[in-house]
Amino acid sequence: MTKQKIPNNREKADKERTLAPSGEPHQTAGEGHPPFTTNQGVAISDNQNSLKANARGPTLLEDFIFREKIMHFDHERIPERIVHARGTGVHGFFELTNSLQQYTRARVLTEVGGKTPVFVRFSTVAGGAGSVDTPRDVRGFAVKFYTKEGNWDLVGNNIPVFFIQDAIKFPDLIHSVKMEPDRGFPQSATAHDTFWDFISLNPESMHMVMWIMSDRTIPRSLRMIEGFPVHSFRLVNDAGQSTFVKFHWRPKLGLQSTVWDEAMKIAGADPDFHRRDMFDALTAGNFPEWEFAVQLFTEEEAEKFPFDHLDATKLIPEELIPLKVIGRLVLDRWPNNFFAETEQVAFCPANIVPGIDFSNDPLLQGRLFSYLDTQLSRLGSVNFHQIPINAPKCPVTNQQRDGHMQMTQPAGRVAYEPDSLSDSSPREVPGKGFHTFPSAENGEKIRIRVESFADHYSQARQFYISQTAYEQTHIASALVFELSKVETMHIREAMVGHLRNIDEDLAKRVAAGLALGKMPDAASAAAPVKEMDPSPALQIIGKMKDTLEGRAVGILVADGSDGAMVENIKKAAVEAGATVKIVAPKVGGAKLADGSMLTAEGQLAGTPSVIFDAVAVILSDEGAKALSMESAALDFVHNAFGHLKAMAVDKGGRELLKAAAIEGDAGVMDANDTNAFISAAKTRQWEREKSVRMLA
Ligand code: HDE
Repeated sequence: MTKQKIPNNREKADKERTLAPSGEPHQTAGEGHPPFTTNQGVAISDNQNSLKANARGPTLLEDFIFREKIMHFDHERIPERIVHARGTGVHGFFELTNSLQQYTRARVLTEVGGKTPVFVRFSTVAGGAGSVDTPRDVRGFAVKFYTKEGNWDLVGNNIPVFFIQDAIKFPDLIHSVKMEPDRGFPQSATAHDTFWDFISLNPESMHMVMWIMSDRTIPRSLRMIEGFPVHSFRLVNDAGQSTFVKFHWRPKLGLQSTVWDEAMKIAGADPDFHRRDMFDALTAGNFPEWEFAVQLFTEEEAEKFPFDHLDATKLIPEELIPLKVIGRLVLDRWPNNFFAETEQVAFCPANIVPGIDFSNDPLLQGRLFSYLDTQLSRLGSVNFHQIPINAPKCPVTNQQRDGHMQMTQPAGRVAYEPDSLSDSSPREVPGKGFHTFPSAENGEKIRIRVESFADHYSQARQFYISQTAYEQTHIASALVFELSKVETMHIREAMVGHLRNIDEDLAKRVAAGLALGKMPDAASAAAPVKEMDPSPALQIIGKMKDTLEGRAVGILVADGSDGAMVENIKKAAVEAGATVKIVAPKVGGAKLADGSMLTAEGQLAGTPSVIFDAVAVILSDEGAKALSMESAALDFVHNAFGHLKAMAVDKGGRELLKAAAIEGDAGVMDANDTNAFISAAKTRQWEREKSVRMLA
């Protein structure tokens, strides 16, 4: 802000410096307030005006206060992550409930009842740091355990398999999904030519394609996603025996997704939908929780699997190796500072502790290099492990020294090992220290894809046939949506050719949805497609919880609404665990039928129904009449109905529905019947879908 008055003497200038344009004094270092200082600790008398040659003259180079401030500001951004740039981080703890002592010496997995602090970062993959929260995309689920024996990172996704089998293909995969390099779009979307071109030329991606085209990639909330570190790891016990393990996170709130049209509209209504949802939940004390489970299997068992567990495009069906729950993860603290923690956190799958080891999965092996390497360009120093969010909570004692931004000041003359000059220098710990599992490796050095990785379609088919009919329809429709955005005909055809190896009916539905004149030939398969039993654990609808906990209900009111009815619905929804927001044309509230004011939490124009799981519309005759002219109100009910949500309406509410040409169905109930509304609100009205949308 510029000053209106020009000071013409010293006294006046001093006065001006401590007065804001409004005439109010700026905050000074009074009681409780520390002085405002430069980064050198020098107290600043004026943070509003740069130093000028005269009142209307040029700014002087000697203004070290201005230069320091602007220099720092100019460098505030660091390179964003190449993938997973958009993220939401939360602190919490992991509590072990069942010891894995028999399998591992890792204390974090053997000391029952112990609480290990964790930092978790959820993310999308394709978009930049400022992209929206709800694209169709994989969600990252990265957990840093600050264990007593060092940091252990489980850097997973919400999908248990991956696109590619070998890390050398990762840069190509990511280049194909990111913005096309000549045009700089689309941001954060798989629905474009280069992505599907790459995919159609990589049959190994087909299993992952089924997952990303399912509603797993359009979650309702980060609190309602599963997490999978994907690869097999090893657990190693005190006797040096190894057992393979796959880790799983299962949300206590169950799984829930949005519908695609809704996800797209949420992107407009609230680009920060998932971040805000997590923030709101944490600040309200609703701490999200996950079960931590393992699938344990021996090398001999693995040899009998009809797939290779080292292939990251395969999962181990729960029916084959059941999940054993061993602990829980609770997220209970929002970071103090987004940049310092969520942005600067540096995960690395190579961060393991004694008792845990890697498998030979070639994707994992490549990741072990990549993450450490990327942190150097992202955080700019080899000392990034000293940043508080990355620093282990156990002592770090070694002879590594110096480097950019060194924060420690090791004393003494010894900076090497072994040494005989110091009584207190760190020493190797042969017994307790990390030992690599001595797996026997032999054979020729070679670049080859092993035969046991050749089956690209059997598990893709298993995933598809395991879904409910609704979910199958969503997969087919998502494929039609995505491939319709692909301009190149041969890519569309090639994809349908792959689908024929997965399920003929799916291929037909997609071909019809694209209006392909002729059915393309099936892609040639490197290995015959095996018929596998359906695995219901792969569904989302089957894993939805019959609860309103973690969900949100919106009540649309206007002047003249029936307050008692609003209160009834609100009470029932809150008792069932939901959060409730009153939505009105004006945020100050609505004047109810009894003359009282009901404050709104959301203004209608900025609070569309897409951000709720169920809605109630309580309107007087006049209110209904007024809102029938308001497109935001018509959209409110139109979208709630179209997104398969339960709706409670009174007489006025029904009028608004009529104006929006909604006839209603079993999911639209009388506002007096709160029980029916609450029970319908716990799910989506799947049966309605065929009446509101043309699906593949
Ligand atoms: Fe990553 N991945 N990734 N990835 N990944 C990164 O590391 C990489 C893969 C995952 O919230 C990067 O710090 C390679 C699978 C998550 O900070 C980078 C390969 C899985 C996050 C990188 C993979 C993941 C990353 C970018 C193929 C699920 C975000 C910034 C071999 C199991 C972590 C960074 C966070 C981030 C490389 C494949 C999960 C470039 C080379 C499979 C959740 O190092």
